[in-house]
Amino acid sequence: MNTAEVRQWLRAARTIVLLSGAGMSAESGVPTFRDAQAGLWADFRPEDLATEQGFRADPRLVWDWYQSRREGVARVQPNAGHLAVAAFQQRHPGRLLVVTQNVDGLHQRAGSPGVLALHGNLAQDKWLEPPRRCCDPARLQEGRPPCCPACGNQRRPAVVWFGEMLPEAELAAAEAAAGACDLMLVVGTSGVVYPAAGLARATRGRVVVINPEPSALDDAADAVLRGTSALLLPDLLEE
Ligand code: BV8
Repeated sequence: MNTAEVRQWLRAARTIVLLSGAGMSAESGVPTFRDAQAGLWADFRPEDLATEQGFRADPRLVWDWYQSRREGVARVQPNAGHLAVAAFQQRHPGRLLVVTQNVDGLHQRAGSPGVLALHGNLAQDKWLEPPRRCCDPARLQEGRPPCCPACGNQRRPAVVWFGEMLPEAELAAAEAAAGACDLMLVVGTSGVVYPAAGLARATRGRVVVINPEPSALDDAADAVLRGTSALLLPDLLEE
């Protein structure tokens, strides 16, 4: 299967879902999730840091990990892949929906409308415990993490940790779109994290995987394009 045949499928597809993972942002300079724990956190697994119990066990370590990822994302720009997707959506309103596992906000910054962010948003925080009357995000006690000066409730990143439910509305919309689309592009994901990866197995449409390496979703694909998103997507989405 080559790009020309996949481009045919794209041209014929009335509704397209693009399911993206960390590889979509790799060419922007954002380390993929597997690499995100380089440096100080090298001896921790992301699955341990990105959990509530990991945070409760060492709030400062996990908070600092997210701060360093936020600083990294703030320094980068959407890449040619993000921009090609947003330009396609501009030319073909309502035809392509982005469902992302990424929390870096780069699809949104590239101009993609209506992005379904299944795993939340790295740039936002929320309360660790259900907020009490005293908990006011505008009145925080500085710290790593910040907290409520009255009751000590801590702030945490507004991302979905392992073991946490995905936002219901986004997941339901993603499942409905996957079930109805003619074509799903699965871009830059190892395909090991569920339920997001399950969307590629629950779609009505053809599945095209775009990844320089083998992934756990290759077996669900009608076509696998071995390449990077910033190189392949502009070519694929030019029509
Ligand atoms: C859930 C936000 C229901 C945080 C993320 C035991 C107990 C509880 C749950 C489970 C369990 N066992 C399994 C589960 C389910 C679990 C899961 O799937 N675990 C995995 C590890 C087996 N899922 C969950 O917990 C989910 N919730 O199930 O709730 C529930 C509740 C309670 C009890 C039971 C069930 C929540 C999952 C969400 C976790 N949060 N992110 C944060 O970012 O810190 S997931 C995080 O990891 C990312 O968001 C992303 O989704 C995932 C990493 O995956 P990828 O995006 O694929 O990135 P990765 O680095 O792996 O791969 C990059 C790919 O890009 C590679 O293939 C590479 O080749 C490619 N690439 C590289 N460069 C390029 C490229 N591709 C294209 N171009 C390039 N240039």
